[in-house]
Amino acid sequence: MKNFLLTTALTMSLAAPAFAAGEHEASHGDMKSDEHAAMMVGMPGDASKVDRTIDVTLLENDEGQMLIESEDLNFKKGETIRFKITNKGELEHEFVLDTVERNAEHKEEMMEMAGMDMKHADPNRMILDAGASAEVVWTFSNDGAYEAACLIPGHYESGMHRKVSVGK
Ligand SMILES: [Cu+2]
Repeated sequence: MKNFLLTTALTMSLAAPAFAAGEHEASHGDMKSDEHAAMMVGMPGDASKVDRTIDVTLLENDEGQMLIESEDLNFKKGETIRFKITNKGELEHEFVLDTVERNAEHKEEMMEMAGMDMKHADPNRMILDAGASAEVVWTFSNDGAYEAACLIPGHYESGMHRKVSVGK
């Protein structure tokens, strides 16, 4: 199994979740006033105004697929969702919310940068080591068709993308 050699190194990092910032209020203060702060897909939400919680599992299966498992990702404009994300796989994964177009662009960038450390944290992007969990509170401020994905090279093609629809 190709993933076997990676498992040992990843297991060693389990004690320190790669991304815990989303779990406390301080992360809101880290928002930069760049293009990422307010996006079509929405913006970081107020943890005291969560409408619903959605559990998300990131994993690989025995058939060689990589998956983002959750209930259907159908929301209403203005809804604030707490995503509780757990990486149950043996590899690092991420959970990105964005438009299909921007995910495609970002995926290309990730391919070009393969091998470099791309762990910059955008507010719409959670990176999770194997075994790690994280939360993101997100407000969907615009209706439309969006996407949840993992853009680590090869993962999207292996199945790590889900439709997100935000109704009016
Ligand atoms: Cu992945």
